[in-house]
Formats: sequence, C-alpha cells, structure tokens
Amino acid sequence: MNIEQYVQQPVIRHDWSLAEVKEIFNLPFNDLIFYAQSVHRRFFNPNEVQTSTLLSIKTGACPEDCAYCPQSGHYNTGLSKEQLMALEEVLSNAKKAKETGATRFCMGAAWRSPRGKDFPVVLEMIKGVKALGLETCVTLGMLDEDQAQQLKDAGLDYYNHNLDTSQEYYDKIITTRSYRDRLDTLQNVRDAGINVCSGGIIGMGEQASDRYGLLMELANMPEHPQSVPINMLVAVAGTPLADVEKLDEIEFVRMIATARIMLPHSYVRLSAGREDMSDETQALCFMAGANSIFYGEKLLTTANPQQNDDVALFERLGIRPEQRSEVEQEPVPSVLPESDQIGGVRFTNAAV
Ligand code: SAM
Ligand code: DTB
Ligand code: SF4
Repeated sequence: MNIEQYVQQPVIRHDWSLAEVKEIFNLPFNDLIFYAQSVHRRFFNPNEVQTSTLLSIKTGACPEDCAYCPQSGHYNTGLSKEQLMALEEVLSNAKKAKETGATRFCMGAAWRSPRGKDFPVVLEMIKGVKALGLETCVTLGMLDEDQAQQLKDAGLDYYNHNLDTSQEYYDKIITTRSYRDRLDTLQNVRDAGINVCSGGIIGMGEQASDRYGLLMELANMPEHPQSVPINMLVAVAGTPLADVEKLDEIEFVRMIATARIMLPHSYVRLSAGREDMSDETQALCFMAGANSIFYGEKLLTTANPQQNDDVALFERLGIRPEQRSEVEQEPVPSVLPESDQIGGVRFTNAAV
C-alpha cells in the first residue's frame, strides 16, 4: 500500500492484510508517529482526550478462565467474591465520577454473561447513570440478541467486549469461550444499535504477529468499533501471566499509532497499564493518536493513576478533557487549508 496516499485521504477499510499491518507497525518510529498524528488531526482535535471512569459492579469469582484476569475464579489472586453492587452505591460512584470531570461511566461485571435477577438491576443502573448526564458503558460478558436489545432499550451508549488478542494466540489465553463467541456478541451489540467498544491487551507474551493480527481483526469487522481500548497487561500475582516479561513501551506506542492509522474515526483508548507508565510514554501515546483514557484511581480491581496526576499530566501537555458527547456528535473531519500543509498534511500545533 502507499501509506502517504492513505494518510492524505484516510478511508475506512475492512480488508487489511497482515503484511500491510506489519509494514505500518514497523515503519521508522518518526514516520509512524508523523502519519498517525496526521490521520488523527483530520478527524479529531489533537488536544482533547475523552475521559471514562470505570467501576467494578460485580467483582471476582468469575467462572471464565482468562489467563490475564485477576477476577477469574480459576486463580487465587486474593480477591474476595462479591455480589452485584447496590444501585444506590453505583449511582453515588457515578455522581462522583461526573463531578471529577469524567464524561462516560463504564460498569464491569465478572460474568460469563448476564443472568437471572441481576440483569434487570443492571438495566436500572444504566437508566440511573444516564439520568445523571453521563454516557453509559457496560461490560458484562457474552450477550445474546435479546439481552443486547434490552440494554439498548435501557439507553446504553457503549458495550465493551474485547477481542483481546489475535485468533492464533487466543487459545493460549482463554479456554472457556471462543473467538467466534466474541465476534457473535459484538454482532449482537452492533445489530441492537449500541456503540461497540472493542480492543485488546498486549504484553501477554504474544508474538509481534499477534499484535498485528489483533489490529487486523478489529479493523476488518463489519464496522470499525467506535471505541478501541488498547490495554497493556497489568500482571497480577496468582494469574498465569504474573511473571510474563514486560513489553517494550515503544512497542505499545507503535500499537496505538497503528490503531490510529487503521481505525481513523475510532476513539483509541490508552487503557490499562498507565499506572506503570512514565508521563513521557503516555505523552508519546497521545502523539500517536490515543484520545481516550480511563480516569479515576482504580480500573476494575487494580490501580490507575491518581486523578491529581492525570490533571497535572494534561496541564503539562496542554490537553483538555473532551467535553462534548461523542454519542450526540460524530467527530468532524478537520479539512486543512493548503497553505498549512506539509506534504499534504498539516503538522503544526494549531487546534482544530
Ligand atoms: N467479564 C467481562 C468480559 O470478560 O467480557 C467483562 C469484564 S473483563 C475484566 C473486561 C476486559 O478487561 C477484558 O476483556 C480484558 O481485555 C481487560 N482486562 C482484564 N484483566 C486485565 C489485565 N490484568 N490487564 C489488562 N487488561 C485486563
Ligand atoms: C478494557 O479494555 N479495559 C478495562 C475495561 N475495558 C473494562 C478493564 C481493565 C482491567 C484491568 C485489570 C483490573 O483492574 O482488574
Ligand atoms: Fe471473567 Fe471477564 Fe475476567 Fe474473563 S476477563 S475471567 S470473563 S471477568
């Protein structure tokens, strides 16, 4: 492919080959970041980052076997099994998240799929959080068509369900549900008209080709996910991946940049793993086109940077938390004046 042509006129493609992904991923670093930032500026304000706050509404003792996950009942990670959190407690957490500036509230449950009397309570949580003026996201495991429709009817904006890794590496990590199951759930979410949030984890001992494969699968879905979380493994004691070798952070930045280029309209989230990342690596991720983070001191069960630290980082970088609702307003392409363009793409610090 001619990357320069693509960058000047990025189109939504669903036919990426592994060889093309590899070629982009391994460009000289400065070229890769330049192309990623150029694509980013066509569709997004480069100085705004969307902020989501996570809450684990049902923690631990999950029946699934996912090698990275501290919540799997198959491993002893010291987490105690909890029941579904009460509606009032969820809403009080959501209010706090709104006060601290988050625009989306993401609720996660350690389930294979939602069942029984808990599901109607989750529907009430969605309605309550939405009534506070926050965007809503849930991640509850596998969904059938009917469950997806009920979530849509409750007003859900996003459903998070990650592909996690490549088709090839998947069986080494997850044994209790298939890649096909995941694609089917995502299809049900899409068919119900809910925005898709889907990405994966790197640093799980996978090959570079698995990182390319994950990006290829994400981009070749029938529609690009509106939100793409890229997680760096949080290695938790007691899980099979506790001692896996740490991934080079430059490789993580390359992953973000390649996602930005291949998924030009999607929000790319610099997700788990920020707690162990320097401000400088995070800054490189934003340069590479990451425009969303989890904001708040906890992810689901592990630590995330303190809010003060994130506010300070945003200030150092001149980044503002995105205020508008992306659900109501699609990103506006920033068509740039000829005079400001270098080789067809603008690379100045001007905000859109
Ligand atoms: N149980 C539901 C499911 O798996 O679909 C929802 C919750 S699950 C914790 C959501 C996602 O969190 C996983 O798909 C995985 O990508 C991510 N995740 C879990 N543990 C992680 C870890 N230790 N490091 C990075 N990401 C992790
Ligand atoms: C996603 O891609 N990352 C978030 C969210 N979606 C649900 C979860 C990260 C979990 C990290 C480990 C933990 O805190 O338990
Ligand atoms: Fe359960 Fe989700 Fe963790 Fe897998 S990733 S063990 S399904 S909570």
